[in-house]
Amino acid sequence: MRLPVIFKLVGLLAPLSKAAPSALSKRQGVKVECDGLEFKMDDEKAHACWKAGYDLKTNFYEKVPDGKELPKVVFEITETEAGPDVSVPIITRYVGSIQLMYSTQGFNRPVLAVNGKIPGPKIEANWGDTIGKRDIAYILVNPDTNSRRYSVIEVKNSLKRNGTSIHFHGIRQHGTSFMDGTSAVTQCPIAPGDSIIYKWKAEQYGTTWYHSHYGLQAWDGVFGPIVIHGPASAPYDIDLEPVLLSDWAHKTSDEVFAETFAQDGYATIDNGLINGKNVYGKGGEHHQIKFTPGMRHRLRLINTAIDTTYQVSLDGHEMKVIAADLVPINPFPTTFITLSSGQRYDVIIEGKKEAGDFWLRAVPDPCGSTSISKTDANDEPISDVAELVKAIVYYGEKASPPKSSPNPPEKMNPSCQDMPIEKLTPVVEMAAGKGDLNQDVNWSSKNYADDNLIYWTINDTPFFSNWSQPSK
Ligand SMILES: [Cu+2]
Repeated sequence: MRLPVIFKLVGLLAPLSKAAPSALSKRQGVKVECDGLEFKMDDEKAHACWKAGYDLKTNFYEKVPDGKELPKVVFEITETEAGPDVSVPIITRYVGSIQLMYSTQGFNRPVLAVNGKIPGPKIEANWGDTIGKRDIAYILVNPDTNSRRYSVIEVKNSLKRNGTSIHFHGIRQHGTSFMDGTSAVTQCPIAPGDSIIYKWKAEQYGTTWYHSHYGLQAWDGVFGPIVIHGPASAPYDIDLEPVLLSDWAHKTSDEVFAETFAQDGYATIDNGLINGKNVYGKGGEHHQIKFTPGMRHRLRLINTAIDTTYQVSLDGHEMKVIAADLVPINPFPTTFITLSSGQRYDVIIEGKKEAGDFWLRAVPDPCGSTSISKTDANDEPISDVAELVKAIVYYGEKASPPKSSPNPPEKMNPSCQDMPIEKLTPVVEMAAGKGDLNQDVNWSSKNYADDNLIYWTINDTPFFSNWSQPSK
């Protein structure tokens, strides 16, 4: 799907996203070119095309189309508060004027949000586009670029006490490594009250996410999806909104971190969320995803959790995996897919012929270090982990509580292994090449006696970040 609206920012630019017709989410009828031939997106071969000279077989490490320069957007990072579990998308931006849809049951907690939303606004572009729009702050970062046509995302830190930064997960940042958004590595944190301008070109395509790269802010709510449209390794009809999986504590991440120090072992995370929603006790609601009978749906799955590995499946449906992280792969079928923290998979799910309601399940790791607490709507224990973190996929006019059962358990992956490596074959195969330097390093962990912390070390040295002296 190519966007005629050059940049759609859900939420922040409400009039723009409202103006975008729903047909935008369908690939049919969109004309694409492949080596000078014109296809319609409903042609069976058209999914692999993009524009003359650029298609699924293009090695995007070597060449990238010239896309558009997208208008400037502002991400404002704010402190606010939200209750179970979590309904954050409806809270207003400022503490003191918070609207909560459900009874709070004592679980209101401080959260951090991008433009008042968790997950934050979607960054959406076409392959080759440049994200954002340049202004004076960018000139300070890169004085040798003097075209006025560059683009930016401006991140404004409206936190009272803490720095922040926004990292664009998995983006190559070819020639723009200082736009990576990693505090203490490529930049100093953005001080309270300050702003920074990020600008980069979408040289890859597919699904990824952005998040704060300062302390544990990402898991207090500073994260959101990135969708870069491009060719695909299998045809589909409907491009659904990204599905972000997270784990969610009823305390702040810093409180959970402090608890982890104080005890022997990891803290419990209270719940898991799908696009910022789940039920907890008698509060909350399930996220809903509308399917159309007989259509092929592209689902963009992103695991944004601090620690939880999720195994995702849709009751009664099979999926076809078409991309791993930002790499198109040769499609393979499966009934479940395992995502560890930070991983993304794009899958296509063929809709059934007739209407119905089905659970999309994100089964929290049976093998990870945190555990999601297990209670149902009556605060009774839930023994079946497949019932904990769910969303509703519905075909009709509106969703009803599904009565569907999980896919056969023998097809699940009890040990949280990654998807089988032999199935993850990229469409464009590349040899890694020979390195110039061979060196053995000793990678391990060390428990220093003075602070109860486990440090991960390389050659016995942990990494200590220095915020005021990022590496260059
Ligand atoms: Cu990341």
